[in-house]
Amino acid sequence: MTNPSIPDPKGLLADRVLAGNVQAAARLITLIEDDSPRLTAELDVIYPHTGKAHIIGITGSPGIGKSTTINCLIEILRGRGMKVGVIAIDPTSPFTGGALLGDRIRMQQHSLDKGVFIRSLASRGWSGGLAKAAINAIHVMDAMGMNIIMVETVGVGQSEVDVARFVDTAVVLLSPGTGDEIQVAKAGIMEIADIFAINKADKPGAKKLAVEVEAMLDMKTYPPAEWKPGIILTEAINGKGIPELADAILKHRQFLITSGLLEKRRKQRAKQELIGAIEDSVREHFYRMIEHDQGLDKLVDSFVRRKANPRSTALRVIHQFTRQFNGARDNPES
Ligand SMILES: Nc1nc2c(ncn2[C@@H]2O[C@H](COP(=O)(O)OP(=O)(O)O)[C@@H](O)[C@H]2O)c(=O)[nH]1
Ligand SMILES: [Mg+2]
Repeated sequence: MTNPSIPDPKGLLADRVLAGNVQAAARLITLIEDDSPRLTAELDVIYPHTGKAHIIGITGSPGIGKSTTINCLIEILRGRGMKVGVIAIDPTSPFTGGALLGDRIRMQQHSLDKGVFIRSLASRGWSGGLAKAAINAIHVMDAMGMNIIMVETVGVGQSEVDVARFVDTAVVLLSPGTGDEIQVAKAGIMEIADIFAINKADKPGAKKLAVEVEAMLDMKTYPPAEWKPGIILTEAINGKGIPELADAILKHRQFLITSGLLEKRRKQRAKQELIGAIEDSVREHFYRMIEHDQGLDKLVDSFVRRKANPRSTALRVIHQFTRQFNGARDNPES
C-alpha cells in the first residue's frame, strides 16, 4: 500500500499513466479508491486527456452474466482494433474490496494483452464515494488511451452506482426465469437502457421475455430522431449473439455522435460532476469543522430542549462554517 500523505518520490503518477505505464495507472486507481488528498494534483494532469473514450455500462442483477458478456465483448472489440478498459464496481462489499475475485480470474485470459486494462473497484468511503471513484477511474482509463471503457455494475435507478449517470451507452442485461419481466416494468430501467441484452437465451423463456420487453418499448412513442432501444438475445457462455451486441453498441455510439446527443449527455454529466465535486468539498470541510467543534453538542442540546429551532441553528452553523471555510481556503495547510 502507498501512503497517500507522502508525495511520490518519482513525481506524479499521472505523468507515467499518460506515458502508458500500467502499474502507475493501477496505483492511481488505488488512490482514487482511498480518496487520497493527492488526487487533486493527479487528476489535474489526467483531465485534459479525457473525453475520447466511449463509456459503456453493463448492468443487471448478480449472476445474470455481466462478466461473461464483458469477457466476450473484450475479445470482439480487441479484434476490431480497439483498446478496452473494464471497471467492475462492487457496491455489495464496500470494505473488503476483494469480492470480484471470480471476475478477475475469468477475465485473466486478457491480462497479458496490453490493449486491455481490467480493474475492480470498491469504495472504502462514505456513501456516494463509489460513483465518484468510478468516474475518476474512467478518467484514468480514458487518459491511458482506452477506446472503449466498460463499467460492470448491478446498480440501476436509485442505486448509489446508478450507471446512467456516467455512461454513453447503457446495456441492461435481463434473463429468463428470474422475474426480470417485473424488473423491466419498474421505474428506471426503461429510461436508462439504450440496449437490452437477453442473456442465457439458451434457457427457456428468452424469446417470450424479448417479446414482453418489445411490447413495453412499443408503449412509448419514439420520434423519428430518437433512439429506440434494441433487444438482443445473447448466450454469453458460448459467445452467441455477442457480435450483434457489439454492433448495436457501436451503432448507438454512431447515433449519439451524429444526433449531437453525445455532446449534450457529456455536458450534462460534466455539470453533475462539478456539482458533485462542490458538494464533496463543502461536505469535507463541514465534517472536519464539526469533528473539531464541541460546540455542536451544545447546539443540539439547545434545540432538543426547544430553545432554538434546527433551521436557525443550521444557519448559525453555516455562518460559522463559511468563516472557517474561507480561513481554510486561504491557508490550506492549517
Ligand atoms: N446457461 C447460461 N449460463 C450463463 C450464460 N452467461 C453466463 N452464464 C453463467 O452465469 C453465471 C454468472 O455469470 P457472471 O458473468 O459471473 O454473472 P454476473 O454476476 O452478472 O457478472 C456463470 O456461471 C456463467 O457461466 C448463458 O448465456 N447461459
Ligand atoms: Mg460479475
